[in-house]
Amino acid sequence: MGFTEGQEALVNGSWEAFKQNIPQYSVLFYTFILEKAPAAKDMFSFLKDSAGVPQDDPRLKAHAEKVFEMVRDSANQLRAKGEVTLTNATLGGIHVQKGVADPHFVVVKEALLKTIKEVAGDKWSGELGNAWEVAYDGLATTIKKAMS
Ligand code: HEM
Ligand code: ISQ
Repeated sequence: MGFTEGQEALVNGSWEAFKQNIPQYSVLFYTFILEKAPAAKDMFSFLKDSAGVPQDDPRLKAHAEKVFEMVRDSANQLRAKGEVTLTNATLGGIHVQKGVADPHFVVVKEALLKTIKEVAGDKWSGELGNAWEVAYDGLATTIKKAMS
């Protein structure tokens, strides 16, 4: 069975909750990434010159929001047509150029799922986490293809 309407609704609902507090959740997202992969700090132009994760950097917020927005869009695409296509043709090249490799995608996935757990609070469920995971995996597979 493909991505269901219920899964899409779970992702869309927690995306709305994420948007309610982007400053807090984007810092949390980067913090989870750097806990698992400290060296990733130097990959991001807006992280490499600061100690720790900057608490109020508009670039940081915009990038984190973009990633969550794309995973949300991936869920909508999976539900609508069963596959994920990229609208941004430069995305593969950017990630190759920054030195992104397969294990990084796992780190970002785990950080995203931990962030969603915080976002959802007592509304979190295994189904909710799974819906985000499937949407992320669909998007990550598409980006990795564009990288090869
Ligand atoms: C750049 C999305 C995975 C590291 C970008 C950009 C987008 C994007 C849209 C270019 C514009 C922007 O930053 O807003 C995504 C999505 C991912 C993903 C949707 C997973 C589904 C990763 C992974 C890494 C990574 C796994 C490595 C930890 C970077 C870096 C840049 C970048 C270093 C350049 C940022 C800068 O300007 O300094 N990504 N990305 N991305 N991505 Fe990703
Ligand atoms: C991956 N690519 C671009 C931006 C990002 C922001 C936060 C975490 C991962 C990211």
